[in-house]
Amino acid sequence: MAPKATDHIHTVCATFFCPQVQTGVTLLSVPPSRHCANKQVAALLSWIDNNMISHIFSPTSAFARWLRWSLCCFSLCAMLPACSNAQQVSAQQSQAANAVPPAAQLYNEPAAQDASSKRAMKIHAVWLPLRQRLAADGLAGPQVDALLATLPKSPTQSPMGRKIRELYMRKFFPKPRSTGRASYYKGVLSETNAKTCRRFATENAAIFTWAEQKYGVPASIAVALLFVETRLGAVLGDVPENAFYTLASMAICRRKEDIVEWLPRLPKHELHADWFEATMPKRADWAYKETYALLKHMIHDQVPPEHLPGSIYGAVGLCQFMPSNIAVYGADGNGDARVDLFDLADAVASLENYLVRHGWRPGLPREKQHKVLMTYNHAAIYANTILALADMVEGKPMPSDAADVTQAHPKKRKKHVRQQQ
Ligand SMILES: [Ca+2]
Repeated sequence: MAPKATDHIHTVCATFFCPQVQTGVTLLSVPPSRHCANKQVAALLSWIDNNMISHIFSPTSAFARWLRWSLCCFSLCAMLPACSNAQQVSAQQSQAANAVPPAAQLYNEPAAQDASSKRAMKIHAVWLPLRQRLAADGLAGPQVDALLATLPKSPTQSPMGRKIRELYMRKFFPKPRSTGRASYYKGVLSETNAKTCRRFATENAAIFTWAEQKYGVPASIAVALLFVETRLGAVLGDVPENAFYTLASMAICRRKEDIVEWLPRLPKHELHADWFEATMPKRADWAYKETYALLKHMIHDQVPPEHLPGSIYGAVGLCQFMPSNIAVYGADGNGDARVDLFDLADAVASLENYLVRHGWRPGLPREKQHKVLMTYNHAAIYANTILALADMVEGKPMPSDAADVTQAHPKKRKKHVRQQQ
């Protein structure tokens, strides 16, 4: 701890006004760090003490008076820089006190916990069964309550309704398979996009180079994947709801009555009540597991829900991870001991870590690269597009068969990244 200016003043006054030099010597008999302005004064008075000068000379002698004055001046000289230092420390402490607290403190400060407790009282009734289930699975407390209290009064029916409609139509009204399927996503393979990716990789060369050295995934692959997933971070949310609200809503939509807004879009739904009864709880349970994982991520990595725009089924970040993948494959690329997939360094490190954990190695043959990319999103068109765009980023020409790019934008594809819903 830095010495306080008042300590120096006390030392000087005690040394100067004491009736006898021995009082000053006595002061110096305690550890110098507490009472002395600097080590020189401490050493000098210690020497006086050790050599019994105060016993040899009378306290009222001219030598004693000279010695007191000398010590006073010496201490004052030592005090001035210390005062300056104390002012600097005080200024720094004041600045720190006025600074906006980091997210970690918002989650940990007692005041914030008190606020969390109050917010817990405002959890809307519809979310209480979810809160109870989370608690039964060991996830409870003021932080969880505070996050649950951010959820609106009613769940959104959209994610479960959209998923059920997709499954329902595929089950009861399947479309004939089209011939001549496209090999690449529409609108991705172009020289303009390749140039954009190249520029992005150059502007963030430190991140991509570091990640390539660590994981062995070329920057061209990483930047192409980020472009396909989120247009390099330009398209982070498919829906207005944040990922937490999306997944929590899906987790509590377990019955046909929970998606009444979507039933008119499901022809003859009244004939298939058994199908709804069998299908919806499975999807809700999947969403519950993702909700659980997302809550743990938000608490562990201090990510507030408003910082989590998500895909239609709750994938988050520049690299679009489902929450359950964050704890397993998420990596800290910027060294702040957190995983924030909206941070480029963390997103690049995480996606490359994912690919490596699924078999990516330097020099991997093209067909095996394709296989690894399909673990990220189980669609051949996805892997085709990333590999072709990566080639173009490296300066190779557009594939000759890229003219028939008739598929929808990848952000509108029905099945999203890496994990079955
Ligand atoms: Ca980080």
